[in-house]
Amino acid sequence: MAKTATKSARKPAAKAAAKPAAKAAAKPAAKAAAKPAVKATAKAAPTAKAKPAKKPALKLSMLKPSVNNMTVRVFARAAGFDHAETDAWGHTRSPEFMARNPAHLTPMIEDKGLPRGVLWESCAIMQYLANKHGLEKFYPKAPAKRAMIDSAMFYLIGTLYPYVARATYPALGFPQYAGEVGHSDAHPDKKSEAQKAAMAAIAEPLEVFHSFFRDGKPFIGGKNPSIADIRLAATLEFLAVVDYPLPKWAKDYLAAVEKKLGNAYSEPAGDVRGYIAYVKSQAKA
Ligand SMILES: N[C@@H](CCC(=O)N[C@@H](CS)C(=O)NCC(=O)O)C(=O)O
Repeated sequence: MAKTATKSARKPAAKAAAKPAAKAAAKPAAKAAAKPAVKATAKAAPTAKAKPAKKPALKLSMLKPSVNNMTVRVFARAAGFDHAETDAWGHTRSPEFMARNPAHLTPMIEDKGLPRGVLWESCAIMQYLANKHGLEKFYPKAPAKRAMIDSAMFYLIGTLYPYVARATYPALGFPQYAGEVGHSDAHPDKKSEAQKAAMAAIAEPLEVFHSFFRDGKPFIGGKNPSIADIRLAATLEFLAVVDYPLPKWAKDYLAAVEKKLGNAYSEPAGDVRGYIAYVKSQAKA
Protein backbone atom coordinates (compact mmCIF):
# COMPACT_ATOMS: atom_id res chain seq x y z
CA MET A 1 0.00 0.00 0.00
CA ALA A 2 1.42 3.34 -1.02
CA LYS A 3 1.71 5.71 1.89
CA THR A 4 1.35 9.44 1.35
CA ALA A 5 2.49 11.73 4.11
CA THR A 6 0.80 15.12 3.93
CA LYS A 7 2.79 18.35 4.08
CA SER A 8 1.82 18.96 7.67
CA ALA A 9 2.83 15.42 8.59
CA ARG A 10 6.31 16.22 7.39
CA LYS A 11 6.67 19.08 9.90
CA PRO A 12 9.79 18.70 12.06
CA ALA A 13 8.98 16.31 14.88
CA ALA A 14 10.72 18.40 17.55
CA LYS A 15 8.49 21.38 16.90
CA ALA A 16 5.31 19.36 16.60
CA ALA A 17 6.05 17.53 19.86
CA ALA A 18 6.63 20.79 21.70
CA LYS A 19 3.01 21.86 21.08
CA PRO A 20 -0.04 20.55 22.91
CA ALA A 21 -1.65 18.09 20.51
CA ALA A 22 -5.05 19.76 20.39
CA LYS A 23 -3.58 23.18 19.69
CA ALA A 24 -1.34 21.86 16.94
CA ALA A 25 -4.29 20.05 15.36
CA ALA A 26 -6.50 23.12 15.51
CA LYS A 27 -3.98 25.29 13.71
CA PRO A 28 -5.17 26.14 10.18
CA ALA A 29 -3.10 24.51 7.48
CA ALA A 30 -2.36 27.82 5.77
CA LYS A 31 -0.89 29.24 8.97
CA ALA A 32 1.30 26.18 9.43
CA ALA A 33 2.54 26.41 5.86
CA ALA A 34 3.26 30.12 6.27
CA LYS A 35 5.72 29.60 9.15
CA PRO A 36 9.31 29.86 7.91
CA ALA A 37 11.13 26.54 7.95
CA VAL A 38 14.29 28.28 9.17
CA LYS A 39 12.57 29.15 12.45
CA ALA A 40 11.77 25.51 13.08
CA THR A 41 15.38 24.52 12.43
CA ALA A 42 16.69 27.23 14.75
CA LYS A 43 14.36 26.11 17.54
CA ALA A 44 15.33 22.48 17.15
CA ALA A 45 19.06 23.29 17.08
CA PRO A 46 19.85 23.26 20.85
CA THR A 47 18.81 19.61 21.13
CA ALA A 48 21.55 18.92 18.56
CA LYS A 49 20.64 15.60 16.93
CA ALA A 50 17.32 15.57 15.14
CA LYS A 51 14.97 13.02 16.64
CA PRO A 52 13.47 10.49 14.24
CA ALA A 53 10.19 11.75 12.81
CA LYS A 54 7.29 11.02 15.13
CA LYS A 55 4.62 8.77 13.64
CA PRO A 56 1.46 10.76 12.93
CA ALA A 57 -1.15 9.72 15.47
CA LEU A 58 -3.93 9.86 12.91
CA LYS A 59 -4.01 7.47 10.00
CA LEU A 60 -6.45 7.89 7.14
CA SER A 61 -7.21 5.09 4.68
CA MET A 62 -8.67 6.61 1.55
CA LEU A 63 -9.49 6.28 -2.13
CA LYS A 64 -8.39 9.22 -4.24
CA PRO A 65 -11.23 9.35 -6.82
CA SER A 66 -13.97 9.34 -4.16
CA VAL A 67 -15.80 12.43 -2.89
CA ASN A 68 -16.66 10.67 0.38
CA ASN A 69 -12.91 10.43 0.88
CA MET A 70 -12.24 13.89 -0.51
CA THR A 71 -14.46 15.25 2.26
CA VAL A 72 -12.21 13.97 5.05
CA ARG A 73 -9.01 14.69 3.12
CA VAL A 74 -10.07 18.33 2.73
CA PHE A 75 -11.12 18.60 6.38
CA ALA A 76 -7.88 17.07 7.68
CA ARG A 77 -5.84 19.56 5.67
CA ALA A 78 -8.02 22.56 6.52
CA ALA A 79 -7.78 21.68 10.22
CA GLY A 80 -4.00 21.31 9.97
CA PHE A 81 -3.78 17.72 11.23
CA ASP A 82 -0.59 15.77 11.31
CA HIS A 83 -1.99 12.77 9.54
CA ALA A 84 -0.79 10.09 7.16
CA GLU A 85 -2.83 8.93 4.21
CA THR A 86 -2.81 5.36 2.98
CA ASP A 87 -4.20 4.63 -0.46
CA ALA A 88 -6.61 1.72 0.07
CA TRP A 89 -7.30 1.17 -3.63
CA GLY A 90 -7.78 -2.57 -4.15
CA HIS A 91 -7.37 -3.38 -0.45
CA THR A 92 -10.74 -2.56 1.12
CA ARG A 93 -11.93 -6.17 0.93
CA SER A 94 -8.67 -7.77 1.97
CA PRO A 95 -8.87 -9.96 5.11
CA GLU A 96 -6.65 -7.47 7.00
CA PHE A 97 -8.86 -4.48 6.15
CA MET A 98 -12.10 -6.39 6.75
CA ALA A 99 -10.87 -7.56 10.14
CA ARG A 100 -10.65 -3.92 11.23
CA ASN A 101 -13.53 -2.57 9.19
CA PRO A 102 -16.18 -5.17 8.28
CA ALA A 103 -18.07 -2.51 6.28
CA HIS A 104 -15.00 -2.28 3.98
CA LEU A 105 -15.60 1.45 3.61
CA THR A 106 -13.29 4.40 3.22
CA PRO A 107 -12.62 7.01 4.44
CA MET A 108 -11.50 5.24 7.60
CA ILE A 109 -9.37 6.68 10.35
CA GLU A 110 -7.37 4.90 12.99
CA ASP A 111 -7.02 6.88 16.17
CA LYS A 112 -6.01 6.04 19.70
CA GLY A 113 -8.95 6.14 22.06
CA LEU A 114 -11.57 4.93 19.60
CA PRO A 115 -13.28 1.92 21.23
CA ARG A 116 -12.67 -0.28 18.17
CA GLY A 117 -9.57 1.59 17.02
CA VAL A 118 -11.15 2.69 13.73
CA LEU A 119 -13.95 4.93 12.51
CA TRP A 120 -15.61 5.17 9.11
CA GLU A 121 -18.36 7.41 7.62
CA SER A 122 -17.05 10.77 6.44
CA CYS A 123 -19.40 12.92 8.52
CA ALA A 124 -18.85 10.90 11.70
CA ILE A 125 -15.08 11.21 11.20
CA MET A 126 -15.27 15.01 10.86
CA GLN A 127 -17.62 15.29 13.84
CA TYR A 128 -15.32 13.13 15.98
CA LEU A 129 -12.15 15.00 15.07
CA ALA A 130 -13.81 18.41 15.46
CA ASN A 131 -15.15 17.38 18.87
CA LYS A 132 -11.87 15.88 19.99
CA HIS A 133 -9.82 18.92 19.05
CA GLY A 134 -12.37 21.64 19.79
CA LEU A 135 -12.58 22.83 16.19
CA GLU A 136 -15.60 25.05 16.64
CA LYS A 137 -14.82 27.00 13.50
CA PHE A 138 -15.82 23.94 11.48
CA TYR A 139 -18.41 22.48 13.87
CA PRO A 140 -20.04 24.97 16.27
CA LYS A 141 -20.65 23.84 19.81
CA ALA A 142 -23.89 25.76 20.41
CA PRO A 143 -26.64 23.10 20.17
CA ALA A 144 -28.90 25.00 17.77
CA LYS A 145 -26.09 25.92 15.37
CA ARG A 146 -24.64 22.43 15.56
CA ALA A 147 -28.06 20.94 14.84
CA MET A 148 -28.21 22.80 11.53
CA ILE A 149 -24.83 21.41 10.50
CA ASP A 150 -25.91 17.90 11.51
CA SER A 151 -29.22 18.26 9.69
CA ALA A 152 -27.48 19.40 6.50
CA MET A 153 -25.08 16.45 6.65
CA PHE A 154 -27.77 13.84 7.37
CA TYR A 155 -29.90 15.31 4.60
CA LEU A 156 -26.96 15.09 2.26
CA ILE A 157 -26.10 11.48 3.09
CA GLY A 158 -29.71 10.31 3.21
CA THR A 159 -31.27 12.25 0.33
CA LEU A 160 -28.89 14.12 -1.98
CA TYR A 161 -26.05 11.61 -2.14
CA PRO A 162 -28.16 8.63 -3.25
CA TYR A 163 -29.38 10.72 -6.22
CA VAL A 164 -25.86 11.86 -6.99
CA ALA A 165 -24.62 8.27 -6.82
CA ARG A 166 -27.34 6.96 -9.13
CA ALA A 167 -26.73 9.82 -11.57
CA THR A 168 -22.93 9.63 -11.63
CA TYR A 169 -21.72 6.13 -10.68
CA PRO A 170 -22.52 4.63 -14.11
CA ALA A 171 -20.31 7.26 -15.77
CA LEU A 172 -17.65 6.98 -13.06
CA GLY A 173 -17.54 3.20 -13.50
CA PHE A 174 -18.29 2.68 -9.79
CA PRO A 175 -20.34 -0.31 -8.67
CA GLN A 176 -23.97 0.53 -8.03
CA TYR A 177 -26.15 -0.51 -5.14
CA ALA A 178 -27.82 -3.92 -5.07
CA GLY A 179 -31.54 -3.79 -5.73
CA GLU A 180 -31.29 -0.78 -8.05
CA VAL A 181 -31.84 -0.77 -11.81
CA GLY A 182 -28.22 0.18 -12.41
CA HIS A 183 -27.07 -2.94 -10.57
CA SER A 184 -29.47 -5.27 -12.37
CA ASP A 185 -29.31 -6.94 -15.77
CA ALA A 186 -32.09 -4.65 -17.04
CA HIS A 187 -31.93 -3.37 -20.63
CA PRO A 188 -29.47 -0.44 -21.04
CA ASP A 189 -32.44 1.81 -21.94
CA LYS A 190 -33.98 1.13 -18.52
CA LYS A 191 -30.66 1.89 -16.82
CA SER A 192 -30.33 5.11 -18.77
CA GLU A 193 -33.88 6.09 -17.79
CA ALA A 194 -33.10 5.49 -14.09
CA GLN A 195 -29.89 7.50 -14.36
CA LYS A 196 -31.75 10.40 -15.98
CA ALA A 197 -34.50 10.27 -13.32
CA ALA A 198 -31.88 10.47 -10.56
CA MET A 199 -30.21 13.40 -12.32
CA ALA A 200 -33.54 15.23 -12.52
CA ALA A 201 -34.19 14.59 -8.83
CA ILE A 202 -31.00 16.38 -7.74
CA ALA A 203 -32.39 19.89 -8.29
CA GLU A 204 -34.80 19.84 -5.36
CA PRO A 205 -32.46 18.88 -2.50
CA LEU A 206 -29.76 21.05 -4.03
CA GLU A 207 -32.04 24.07 -3.81
CA VAL A 208 -32.80 23.19 -0.17
CA PHE A 209 -29.12 23.60 0.68
CA HIS A 210 -29.22 27.02 -0.94
CA SER A 211 -32.49 28.44 0.29
CA PHE A 212 -32.80 26.74 3.68
CA PHE A 213 -29.35 25.82 4.97
CA ARG A 214 -27.37 28.75 3.56
CA ASP A 215 -30.26 31.13 3.95
CA GLY A 216 -28.41 34.11 2.50
CA LYS A 217 -25.11 33.31 4.25
CA PRO A 218 -21.98 32.58 2.21
CA PHE A 219 -21.78 29.08 3.73
CA ILE A 220 -23.99 26.72 5.74
CA GLY A 221 -21.56 27.47 8.55
CA GLY A 222 -21.96 31.23 8.16
CA LYS A 223 -18.89 33.26 7.20
CA ASN A 224 -16.65 30.20 7.07
CA PRO A 225 -17.12 26.75 5.58
CA SER A 226 -18.27 24.20 8.16
CA ILE A 227 -17.92 20.44 7.93
CA ALA A 228 -21.34 20.43 6.20
CA ASP A 229 -19.98 22.79 3.56
CA ILE A 230 -16.95 20.59 2.98
CA ARG A 231 -19.29 17.60 2.61
CA LEU A 232 -21.59 19.45 0.17
CA ALA A 233 -18.85 20.97 -1.96
CA ALA A 234 -17.05 17.63 -2.32
CA THR A 235 -20.31 15.91 -3.30
CA LEU A 236 -21.01 18.47 -6.03
CA GLU A 237 -17.60 17.74 -7.61
CA PHE A 238 -18.91 14.39 -8.91
CA LEU A 239 -21.62 16.08 -10.99
CA ALA A 240 -19.01 17.23 -13.51
CA VAL A 241 -18.79 13.67 -14.82
CA VAL A 242 -22.35 13.95 -16.21
CA ASP A 243 -21.99 17.65 -17.10
CA TYR A 244 -24.76 18.44 -14.64
CA PRO A 245 -25.87 22.04 -15.19
CA LEU A 246 -25.20 23.47 -11.72
CA PRO A 247 -27.19 26.62 -10.96
CA LYS A 248 -25.13 29.81 -10.75
CA TRP A 249 -25.34 29.97 -6.97
CA ALA A 250 -23.84 26.48 -6.72
CA LYS A 251 -20.95 27.36 -9.06
CA ASP A 252 -20.24 30.50 -7.04
CA TYR A 253 -20.55 28.53 -3.79
CA LEU A 254 -18.07 25.89 -4.95
CA ALA A 255 -15.60 28.59 -5.98
CA ALA A 256 -16.06 30.35 -2.61
CA VAL A 257 -15.42 27.14 -0.63
CA GLU A 258 -12.28 26.48 -2.65
CA LYS A 259 -11.08 30.08 -2.27
CA LYS A 260 -11.58 30.00 1.53
CA LEU A 261 -9.90 26.63 2.02
CA GLY A 262 -7.21 27.07 -0.61
CA ASN A 263 -4.88 24.17 -1.18
CA ALA A 264 -6.55 22.18 1.58
CA TYR A 265 -9.46 21.90 -0.86
CA SER A 266 -7.71 22.07 -4.22
CA GLU A 267 -5.26 19.24 -3.63
CA PRO A 268 -7.78 16.47 -2.81
CA ALA A 269 -10.23 17.97 -5.34
CA GLY A 270 -7.48 17.60 -7.94
CA ASP A 271 -7.54 13.82 -7.47
CA VAL A 272 -11.31 13.66 -8.01
CA ARG A 273 -11.16 16.05 -10.98
CA GLY A 274 -8.27 14.13 -12.48
CA TYR A 275 -10.25 10.89 -12.25
CA ILE A 276 -13.30 12.53 -13.85
CA ALA A 277 -11.16 13.91 -16.68
CA TYR A 278 -9.75 10.42 -17.18
CA VAL A 279 -13.14 8.64 -17.37
CA LYS A 280 -14.46 11.32 -19.69
CA SER A 281 -11.48 10.94 -22.01
CA GLN A 282 -12.03 7.16 -22.00
CA ALA A 283 -15.71 7.62 -22.86
CA LYS A 284 -14.80 9.77 -25.87
CA ALA A 285 -12.15 7.37 -27.15
N1 LIG B 1 -21.46 7.19 3.55
C1 LIG B 1 -20.07 6.80 3.48
C2 LIG B 1 -19.80 6.20 2.12
C3 LIG B 1 -18.43 5.58 2.03
C4 LIG B 1 -18.22 4.84 0.72
O1 LIG B 1 -19.15 4.55 -0.05
N2 LIG B 1 -16.95 4.52 0.45
C5 LIG B 1 -16.59 3.82 -0.77
C6 LIG B 1 -15.80 4.73 -1.70
S1 LIG B 1 -16.80 6.04 -2.30
C7 LIG B 1 -15.65 2.66 -0.45
O2 LIG B 1 -14.76 2.80 0.36
N3 LIG B 1 -15.84 1.51 -1.12
C8 LIG B 1 -14.94 0.40 -1.01
C9 LIG B 1 -15.64 -0.90 -0.81
O3 LIG B 1 -16.87 -0.93 -0.58
O4 LIG B 1 -14.95 -1.92 -0.84
C10 LIG B 1 -19.19 8.02 3.79
O5 LIG B 1 -19.67 9.14 3.64
O6 LIG B 1 -18.04 7.85 4.22
